[in-house]
Amino acid sequence: MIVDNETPTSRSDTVQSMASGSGGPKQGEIQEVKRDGLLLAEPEVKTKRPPSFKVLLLNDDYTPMDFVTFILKDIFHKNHEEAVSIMLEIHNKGESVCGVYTRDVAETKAELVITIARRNEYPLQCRVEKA
Ligand code: TYC
Repeated sequence: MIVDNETPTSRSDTVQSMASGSGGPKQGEIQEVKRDGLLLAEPEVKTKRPPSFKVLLLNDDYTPMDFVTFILKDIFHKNHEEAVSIMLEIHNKGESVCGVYTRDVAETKAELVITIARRNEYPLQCRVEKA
């Protein structure tokens, strides 16, 4: 006997939304899926991680090393060793990533850095870019 495994009935899938009306299931609704004669329930909408954004600090000739180290500890929650290491990387290479966050958190941290730096009359620069 020849078995055709590629016919739709042998694989799956009768898909029907439990939602009434047209347009298919909405977010959060359960979709009915029939496979091999059994009713399965699978979530229709897959969750997606929000996009990530890097916050970078840039080197300059005037901002004190201790101030940048303080910023890395206070705003980016680095311990002392991490903060010094990132500060030196910025100093030596020109810039470094200080953290990766959702868009709003990244922008808020960048604004905080600039506000605190300007209050203390340092020219420290900060950049947010898509990770
Ligand atoms: N280059 C600065 C100095 O020698 C130190 C510094 C490090 C400045 C990191 C900014 O993001 C920076 N005082």
